[in-house]
Formats: sequence, C-alpha cells, structure tokens
Amino acid sequence: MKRSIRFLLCGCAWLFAVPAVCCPLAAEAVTFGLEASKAESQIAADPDLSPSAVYSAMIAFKKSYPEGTPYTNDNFYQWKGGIYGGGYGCAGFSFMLSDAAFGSLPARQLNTFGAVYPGDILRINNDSHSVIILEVTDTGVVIAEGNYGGTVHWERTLTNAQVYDVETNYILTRYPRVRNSALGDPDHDGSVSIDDAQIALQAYTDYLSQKGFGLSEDAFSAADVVEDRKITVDDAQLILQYYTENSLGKKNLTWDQLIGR
Ligand SMILES: [Ca+2]
Ligand SMILES: [Ca+2]
Repeated sequence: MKRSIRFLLCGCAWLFAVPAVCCPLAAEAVTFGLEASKAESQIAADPDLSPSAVYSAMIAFKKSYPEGTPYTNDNFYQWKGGIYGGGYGCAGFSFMLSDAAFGSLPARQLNTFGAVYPGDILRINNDSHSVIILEVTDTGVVIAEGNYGGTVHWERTLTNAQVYDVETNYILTRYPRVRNSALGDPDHDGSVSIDDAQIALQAYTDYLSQKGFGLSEDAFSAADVVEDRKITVDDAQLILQYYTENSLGKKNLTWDQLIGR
C-alpha cells in the first residue's frame, strides 16, 4: 500500500523531468517573476496562532481548492516564511496555506522534534513531498496536500509512527521562538539559575516516567533551549552551563555561542 501511494505521489517527477524531487523547493535567493500569490490578500499582519484559528485559515482554502483540483509542479507559490523562496506543486500548496495561517512570520527548520502543531509543514518521502498539518490527534495528524497524484487532497491521515519515524525528514514551523531573554528561564523570574536547570531536569524525568513534561507551554518553550520540541538532559545541562559561565564565571555568552549554532 505504501509503495502504491508513493508511486502515485511521485508521478509528477517523470512528467516534469525532475528525477528525485516531486515537489521542488526554490532557494531563498532566487527571484521568480511568476504569477502573484493567490493568497496575498489573505495574509494577516498579526495572526492569531491558536490551533482553531490556524486550522480555520487553512481549511478555508477547501472552498477555492476543493478535493481533486489540479495542482502540479506547474503551480508555483512564492512563500513569506523564508528559508525557501517558494515551492512548486505540493511544496507551493503547503506554503500557500502556511502564509494564510502565519502571515509573514519567519520559518525555522527542525530536523528532530518531539511534537507537531497545526500549520507545521512536514517534508516526507525522502525529501520529495510536502504536506501541511491541519489537525493533531491522539493517534497522528490530519493533513492537506497539493500534487497528490496531480491534484489537491484534503484530510489524509498520517499515524504518529509515520510522522515521527521514517516518513518525515524534517519540519518547517512558523510558531515564534521564545524571546531570547526568556530562554532558559522556565520559572520566569527574570534570570537563568540552577532552579531553571532543575525544572528542565524534572520535566525530563517526568517524561521518562510517562507523566508527560508537566510544564505550561511558556515554561516548556523557555526550557527547550536546544529547540526540538522536547526537553532532554541536554537542555538541563545547557541551562546549568549558561548559569555557571555567565552568573558565576562573569562571562557574557549568548545561547547561540553556548549551543554552537
Ligand atoms: Ca529563572
Ligand atoms: Ca530540547
């Protein structure tokens, strides 16, 4: 079954003489003089990023692009998220829905991740197919995609195993990173201390004992200093290192310097 789906998804590769990539992504620096974005007028300056608002912004396209609407690598969309200037076929379709939900917020690529949210773009099938998440359920995700055998396809489901194991190469997310001043400060007292490292370590041990991370969304984002949407011992160690280097050692290291990115 999986093989037949992949064959269907990749049919465009031969049609458009792109041997390895079904839905190509365009490099950021490239400027395209192609048709203006069809979603341009729908891009919000300050979008509501609640799950229901993100879902509503994306599912609204089901009216203008109903199930079966032709959408192939002839369709290009210029993206506002950065990293890539735009995309063709499935990539372009996911970028169009992404802009409707996230406006001009910048995108980040996460190569490992512990959670996904509505509006995250999954790059799957050996980096050849892009899908965008409409909803997250207990068992997986519900997606929308262009160039699924040449057309728009709504509400296919992927299981958690498909999302987190072999199917997904990376995700593109546009949920804003926690403010740099708040990073490493999950107790929100304005400074990075040993207490913050302990909170991260406790969250990690809670997770290992099947209790979940046990933190609010704000605290979780602040503790996830090595951003991969999970809290591990690496996050706790880096918070402790930030405290010892800067508060005790009187250095002025940034998170980027400490993490080496
Ligand atoms: Ca603190
Ligand atoms: Ca982390």
